[in-house]
Amino acid sequence: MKVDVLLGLQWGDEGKGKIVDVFTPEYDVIARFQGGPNAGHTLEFNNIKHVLHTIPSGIFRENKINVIGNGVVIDPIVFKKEIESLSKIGVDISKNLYISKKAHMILPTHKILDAASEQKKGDTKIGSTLKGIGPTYKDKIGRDGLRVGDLVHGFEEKYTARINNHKVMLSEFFKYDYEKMLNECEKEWFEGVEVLKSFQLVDSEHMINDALKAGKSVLAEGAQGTLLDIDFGSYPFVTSSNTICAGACTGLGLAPNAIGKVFGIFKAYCTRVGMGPFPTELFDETGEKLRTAGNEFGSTTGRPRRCGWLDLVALKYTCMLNGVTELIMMKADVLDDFDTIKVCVGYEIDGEVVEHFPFELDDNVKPVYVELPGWKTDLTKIKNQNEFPEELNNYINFIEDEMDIPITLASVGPNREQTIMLE
Ligand code: 2SA
Ligand code: MG
Repeated sequence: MKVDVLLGLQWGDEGKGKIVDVFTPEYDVIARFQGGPNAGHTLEFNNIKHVLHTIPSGIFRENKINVIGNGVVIDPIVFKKEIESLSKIGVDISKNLYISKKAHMILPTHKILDAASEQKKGDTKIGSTLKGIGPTYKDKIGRDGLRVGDLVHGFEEKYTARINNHKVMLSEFFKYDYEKMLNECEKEWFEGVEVLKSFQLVDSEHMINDALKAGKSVLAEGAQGTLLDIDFGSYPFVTSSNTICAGACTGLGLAPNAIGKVFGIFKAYCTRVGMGPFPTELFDETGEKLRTAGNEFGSTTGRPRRCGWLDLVALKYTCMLNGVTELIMMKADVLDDFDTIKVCVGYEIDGEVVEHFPFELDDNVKPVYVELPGWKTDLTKIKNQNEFPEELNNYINFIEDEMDIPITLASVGPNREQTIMLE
């Protein structure tokens, strides 16, 4: 058996959580491979909205194994809150959630360092989610991290050493007043650790590879999006992990030839939160219309998302990096009320039109658009592709032709049922 990977092709918030939830009946194991509580995977069913941050989106289906892989960073405080809100709605997580011993933990001071670093950067800040992601991955790569498995291996000593280092950085380098913040969250952090310890801490690379050998199917669930990848995103305005398909190999302990299908999720338009370049961003009422119609506000931080037209230059780049085999188009219904819809098919840079994704996405990059007719139809009630308006089929065909990859699913609303299979 192979591992299928599902990931975002834009700047995150493509709707991965919903599609993982739709796909889970077909898989035995669902695994997260990177990111941490900066993710906000929203699932909606029975008219209730659920947001997951660290826990895989397979958790709502019975008898599925959910794995938090070694590539994920875990904040025990957020983890505990997630567990509590799942218990409240009667989701039994005790038996089907496994956590890699090699996953790194976000310490209370990592979060403070995130805030201190953003403050120090001032105008050049990243616009991070302030969840401690950057500092935690920095310590991981710098070989100073603390892993979940360390909780039962000389934990106190390691914890104190790390925290003391961070305190020195905060007071001497950042000149940041951390005492109050630290006092406020340290107790909660240790309570979270107790919850974390009550779960099954495993060598998840063995678990997943054994599952494959035993004929089980595995879905790897990406977080954020390819344009936020640490290597290929718009650096430095990126997150601190590899969000691309290769991240599933390092974040779960998979060999590259263990990867099967790659589902690439994109929104029918684009959004971005945080700072950094966004060639097709709209600053006018059209952008506002997309934000309102799409309810484009961060599910973790509530920040308004920047909105713009679909960018096929970027999408081709991200499909290439991931080896996407099937495209999934989300939030088509958000475009229901537009007379015409623009799609970026090239970038004009210094008078020349290019179709490759450039090293620097600065103000010199001007999107070149094709304008397609809108469908002016309420898609949210549609149950089948044969009810699609012609203009929507045109929009889908146009993207497929440009990308040379089939779009196999289109989402026309937040609910599980509003997911249409395409022929
Ligand atoms: P970080 O916190 O260090 O990973 O931030 C670095 C950049 O990555 C962006 N980023 C995200 N962009 C979109 N969605 C994300 N998740 C949440 C959501 C965001 C939210 O699902 O809505 O609630 O605001 C996410 N996580 C990180 C971030 O904006 C920085 O540009
Ligand atoms: Mg999200």
